[in-house]
Amino acid sequence: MSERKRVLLAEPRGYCAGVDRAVETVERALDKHGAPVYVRKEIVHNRHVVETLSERGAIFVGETDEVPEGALVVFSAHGVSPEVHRTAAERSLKTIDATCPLVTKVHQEAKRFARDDYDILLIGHEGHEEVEGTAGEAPQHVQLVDGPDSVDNVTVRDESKIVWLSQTTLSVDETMETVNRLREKFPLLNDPPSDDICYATQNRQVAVKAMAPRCDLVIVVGSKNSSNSVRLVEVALQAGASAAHLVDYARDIDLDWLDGVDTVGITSGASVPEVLVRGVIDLLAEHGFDSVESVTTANETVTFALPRELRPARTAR
Ligand code: 0K2
Ligand code: SF4
Repeated sequence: MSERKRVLLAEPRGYCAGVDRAVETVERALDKHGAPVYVRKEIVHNRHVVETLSERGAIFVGETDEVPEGALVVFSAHGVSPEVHRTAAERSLKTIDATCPLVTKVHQEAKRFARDDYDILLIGHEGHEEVEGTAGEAPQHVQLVDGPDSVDNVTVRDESKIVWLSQTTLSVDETMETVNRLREKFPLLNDPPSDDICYATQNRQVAVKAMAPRCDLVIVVGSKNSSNSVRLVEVALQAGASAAHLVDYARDIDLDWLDGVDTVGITSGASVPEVLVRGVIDLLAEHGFDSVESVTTANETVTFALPRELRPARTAR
């Protein structure tokens, strides 16, 4: 066994406060109401989480029209547009909203700027659920800007009354590139009142950036439809990792990736349970990577209360 083979483990990684809350929301709803509990879209973008909750009796649907009249449906962490709330009410569905409070904050910003008649340039990925939900708050005012190259196509009504907002799970560096391009075109562009890219997305990118230059290979645990996980692969490569791959499970690791590799970095997206990272660490240990060192860049303490419907009733005093 080589003395040099080692694993670096990025910290923070894995579950953020919004994901923890959303997954627990479905678990508690199952405990309280029994199966089935319907969930609109994947509660978070992780295959293992969705499969595990399905086994417990959650039924994942694409739209609320697939939920039987009057049944209980949970809205995912990524948020929904007012239109989704309306259609659910029309079908008399009981709803629990697991939208992350930090996504709700961006919805509030969109509503406020739309009320003040701004043009809102929403930086995000076309077709992503979060962007659909945020844009749905003010469809007449929101224009999607999907990366720096789409800036050329942006036109606005009044160059002195525009603001940019963003999806919460983007690459910080790429978003700044998009904003710089927008500002070159529209010098009076306003910034959001606070960071839209959330603390968890930022912290995971900072940690992988610190780790990547020392790595021959970075393994990011996460699902392919998880925006923040995919961004970690890109950030690792940009920060100097020789190679970086996204895997759902340890079994997805191609052992050829380990050829000639001394240092493997591991991180995971905000929707990834730690048990999956453990699986990767164990597999690497079987192949001689049995020394593990953490690379810590922040200590997270954020937590969010469960949705109102699932909080314990207050006892009268
Ligand atoms: O990174 P994504 O927005 O695709 O979503 P997940 O992988 O589910 O991560 C949790 C973030 C949810 C909302 O911000
Ligand atoms: Fe909330 Fe950020 Fe987690 Fe998304 S990634 S659920 S915005 S804390």
